[in-house]
Amino acid sequence: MKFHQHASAVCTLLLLAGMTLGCSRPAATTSAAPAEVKPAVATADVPAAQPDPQAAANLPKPDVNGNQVMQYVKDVVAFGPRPPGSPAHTKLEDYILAKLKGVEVEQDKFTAQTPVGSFPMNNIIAKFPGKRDGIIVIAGHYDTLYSQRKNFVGANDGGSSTAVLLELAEQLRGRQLDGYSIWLLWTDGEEAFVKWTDTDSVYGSRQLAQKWQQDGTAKKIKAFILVDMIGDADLDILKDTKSTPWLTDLVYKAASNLGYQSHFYGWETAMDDDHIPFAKIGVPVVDLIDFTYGYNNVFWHTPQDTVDKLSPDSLAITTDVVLETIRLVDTTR
Ligand code: 1BN
Ligand code: ZN
Repeated sequence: MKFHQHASAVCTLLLLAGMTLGCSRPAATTSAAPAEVKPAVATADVPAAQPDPQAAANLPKPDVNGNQVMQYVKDVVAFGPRPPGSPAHTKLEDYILAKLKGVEVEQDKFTAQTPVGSFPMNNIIAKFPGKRDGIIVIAGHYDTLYSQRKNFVGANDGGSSTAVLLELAEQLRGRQLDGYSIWLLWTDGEEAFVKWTDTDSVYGSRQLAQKWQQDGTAKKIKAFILVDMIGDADLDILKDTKSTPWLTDLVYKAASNLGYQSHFYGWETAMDDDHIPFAKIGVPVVDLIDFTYGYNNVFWHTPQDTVDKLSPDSLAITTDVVLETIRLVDTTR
């Protein structure tokens, strides 16, 4: 039995005993009192109004609807395999851009030289301005594996990250952020074309890290939070030893604040992914990735990476933990 399954069993027992320890997704709270109840003086059992730190920063509450995020995954997967240069990749770019109508968007188009030829690529960045000087980047890749370009739809690997970012865009749309600016980044060309090496992988991130180092953007980035393969119904986000320690700890604090810590850091390993080019230029980074996708990771990079392996709860948990991490960066850095 995995640790978090064991933890949920313990939680169930405690809940049966009448204790609420936040082991499952907490229900949304309501604060409205019945209209006819108007006590003249505060009584001991009426809790005093608490300041709402989420509202103070004008951030969305970490209480997203996982079914909505799952719908984005289904929409994305319906385009079919989405390797760079494919018609489905172009359709997905158009879909993302259509969802971002009314938001400030930058497209970073370039041509990548790969071991199997040159391919057009495009990093898409949605910008939500904040009052503080500094940027928090939330990133995830939207391309799928070139070597599996016939029958690999990447529901988890490519689909889940795209969907979480689309949900964050919807949550942030129209808000006047009091904290740092938030930039959502859909990276292209994360996957290797032949074999993962320093030069055959993370094409979009390498291109953008270089650009942001040259134009001075990199210095303004307070945190770079990467999500990858975070839809697995059995959510088990590993502790990546290549991520920045203080930001890794902050994610765990965010998960703990929401009662989701049993899904985090059950095991640790050193991950290569889109965060590495940014880490190399001194940006604080963290990679949220579940690399136990099926027993022994059997669904990873196979045609079995389909939506039936994902759950709305896992997508919601990751999105909520990202929102809470943003709040903690805003309030502590
Ligand atoms: C994640 C999803 N990755 C690729 N698809 C990154 C990765 C790189 C995973 C090397 C394992 C080894
Ligand atoms: Zn992959």
